[in-house]
Amino acid sequence: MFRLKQLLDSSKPVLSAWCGITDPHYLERVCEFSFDAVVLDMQHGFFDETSVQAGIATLISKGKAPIVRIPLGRWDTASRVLDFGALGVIAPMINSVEDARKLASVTKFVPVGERSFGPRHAASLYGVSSNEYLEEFDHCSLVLAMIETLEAYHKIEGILKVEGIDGVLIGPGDLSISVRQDRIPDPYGTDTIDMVKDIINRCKIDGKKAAAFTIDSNTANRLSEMGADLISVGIDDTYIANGIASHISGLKFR
Ligand code: 3PY
Ligand code: MG
Repeated sequence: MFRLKQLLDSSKPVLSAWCGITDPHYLERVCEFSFDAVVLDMQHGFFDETSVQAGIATLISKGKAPIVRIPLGRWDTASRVLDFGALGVIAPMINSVEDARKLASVTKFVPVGERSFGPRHAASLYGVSSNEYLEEFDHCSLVLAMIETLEAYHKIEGILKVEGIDGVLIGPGDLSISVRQDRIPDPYGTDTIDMVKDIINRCKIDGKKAAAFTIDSNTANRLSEMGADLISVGIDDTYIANGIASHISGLKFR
């Protein structure tokens, strides 16, 4: 029924796409590739409540696990996207144990959290009863706290111990900005790569999932070697740009 946790328990990393463009046809085309999951980005992408609801339904109909990155600090949205059928929630800039506790409280049902009762739409998307959804869902969902500041890195031990936080997602751009105090990011650069390895190792020690974002396959392979459990590769810009480049690079008349 809810495949995401099963996928995460397999020996290979879960592969995810990362989309901010809301067009349904575009999403359907992304689903034709061998991604296990697709992240719909409400923080920096164009998804709003209406389009994210439609996007989640599209992903479920195509057999892809829907994961949503919510906007900064939007705890209400965290619960709503789960009600819309998301299997995973990514919350940006979780910088403290308090932030992590709040995230867990709005995404997990009692006794771990306080997610409000409203399962009917999600249950029907997965073809299960409301009671089955309520009984099973928290064992299958993935609540990821983004570690993307130096502050968060220093608090990671406490963040990982919060019940209901299933793991972390490393934001390599913001992490490098925070560490280097330079607004031009250096994802997975020399100043942060050891921190990335340390974050992944700490997740292993605590039995939590380590997820990471990248735009290129070389870095995705490195993340796999480091032990990341979920790897998101590419964004709309690279999907489109690489597609167009493949069409025009071989032209002889330009
Ligand atoms: C980051 O690199 O900061 C991210 O949030 C990835 O989307
Ligand atoms: Mg970020």
